[in-house]
Amino acid sequence: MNARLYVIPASHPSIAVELMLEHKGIPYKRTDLLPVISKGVLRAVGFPGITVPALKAEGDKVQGSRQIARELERLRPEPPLFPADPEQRAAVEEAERFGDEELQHPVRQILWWGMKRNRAPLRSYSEGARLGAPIGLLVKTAAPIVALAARFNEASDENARQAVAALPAMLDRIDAWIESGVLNGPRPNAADFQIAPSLGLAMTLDDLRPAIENRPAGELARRFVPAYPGKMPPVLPAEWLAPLREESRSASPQTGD
Ligand SMILES: N[C@@H](CCC(=O)N[C@@H](CS)C(=O)NCC(=O)O)C(=O)O
Repeated sequence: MNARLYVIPASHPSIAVELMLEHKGIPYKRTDLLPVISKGVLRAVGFPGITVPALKAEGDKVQGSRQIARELERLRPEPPLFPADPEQRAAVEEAERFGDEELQHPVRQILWWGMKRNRAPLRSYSEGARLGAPIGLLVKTAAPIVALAARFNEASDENARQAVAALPAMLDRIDAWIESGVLNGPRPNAADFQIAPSLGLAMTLDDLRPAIENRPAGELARRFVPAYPGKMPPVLPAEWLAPLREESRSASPQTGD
């Protein structure tokens, strides 16, 4: 099969699709794009939309991690990305939808908000990427890209604060899906591949990792993305993090009295 995947390095839905391609055993070539610049490149190579992941396979062009999951399932049904049992499939599809529509974007907004405050970590998120110029140079000249990406993703103070506040409930939901076997079961599914990279990206932020790593959601991320690229030192205001600190205390195993 002739497959090429267009990604932005460390983009969580892009990593979701890479995991799916690996699961299916489909060899592929990867084109790494810079955020913002990616939009023009995708249009130039014939995609109708402006977001990664974008896949060209067997002459078809598909964008969107959930749409790509279905295209991969059509092109190579085995091993499947969805359970055969209709009820189980509906549960996996709901978790996958949540991952795409509810979890992905807040994590993206928090990251770009942090990047506006401190661009230095950008380099760690681009480690190993082939972007057509030395990473150091790209990072030095990235201020306009970061500003535009933050604006495009509406990473305002208010939205980023709300995104952090929304995390505890989302983590509880993910843990419940793990508990009921919808996620992190013996057979990886499309929802595992969708959700684990968002958790992995969130865990690259020193501010967020403690609230995730010791709970089932953290285990899910470690299983599927043990070495997520990137590391952002503490950057979020302490008052935004208070609800998450509560969460990490209740999720951690109790020690002492
Ligand atoms: N929900 C979509 C989201 C796609 C999306 O927004 N991708 C981001 C990267 S994570 C993008 O292409 N942003 C354009 C940019 O940063 O310039 C999916 O799962 O495919």
